[in-house]
Amino acid sequence: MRIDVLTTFPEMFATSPPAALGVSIPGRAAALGVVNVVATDIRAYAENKHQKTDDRPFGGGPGMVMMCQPLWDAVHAVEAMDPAPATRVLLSPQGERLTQSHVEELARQPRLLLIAGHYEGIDERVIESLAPREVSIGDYVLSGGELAAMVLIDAVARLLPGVLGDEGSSGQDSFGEYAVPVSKKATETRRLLDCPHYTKPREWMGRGVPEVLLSGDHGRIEAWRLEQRLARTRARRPDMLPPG
Ligand code: 9D3
Repeated sequence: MRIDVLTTFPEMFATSPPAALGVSIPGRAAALGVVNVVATDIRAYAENKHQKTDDRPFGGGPGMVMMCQPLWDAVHAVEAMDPAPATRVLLSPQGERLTQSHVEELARQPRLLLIAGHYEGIDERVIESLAPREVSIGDYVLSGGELAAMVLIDAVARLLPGVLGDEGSSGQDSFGEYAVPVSKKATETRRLLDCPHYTKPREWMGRGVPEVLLSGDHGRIEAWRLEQRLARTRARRPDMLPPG
């Protein structure tokens, strides 16, 4: 999967160690060639002589606004670099909250084009004309969309075929997943929080390990783990469970 990123900080998207996208699972995805992250500087498409990408907001106020022309031209230039159609995603505090269902859908696309920025906002006319999907990673204020884009790339990369070993640790086929209807047509896959984990030594600072995990009884162990997942989800994330 080719993932283009339009940004004024392309150096943030390096895919060799020690960069965030160059190590661990996204690093392996890049090294395998399963994902190809191509970061492009929006500034390179600014037609004004100072390569300016932003200007002061009409109506006044703080901060700068990304101009239409550099972003519009950058999107079309980058899209023309590869014949695969790109799903456009704008990282924005106004976007729909990113969920694992969105990540799974994005991982099925042939190509992604992510737009990230460090500015107060983007001229609304270019957003309307590009009609990207708008995605937020949560209700807190970041300095820009780049780290949000990296979160999205990490979450997508680990789902691409061949990236994880067949340890099944992507949770795709683990127990404790169920579909809830969210509309007449769509269902959403709900997950449970994880159970506690333990490894050697069997006793550490006076603390033991739950006896069931040492029993060798795989039926009892799986039942205990499911019970722990349900109890933790009920206590910590009741919003993830059906009401009642
Ligand atoms: C304090 C400035 N805000 C005024 C209401 C607007 C604002 C503009 C740009 C706030 C943050 C940003 C930069 N953030 C993103 O581009 C961003 C983001 C985020 O801040 N939180 C969660 N997800 C995302 S996706 C992109």
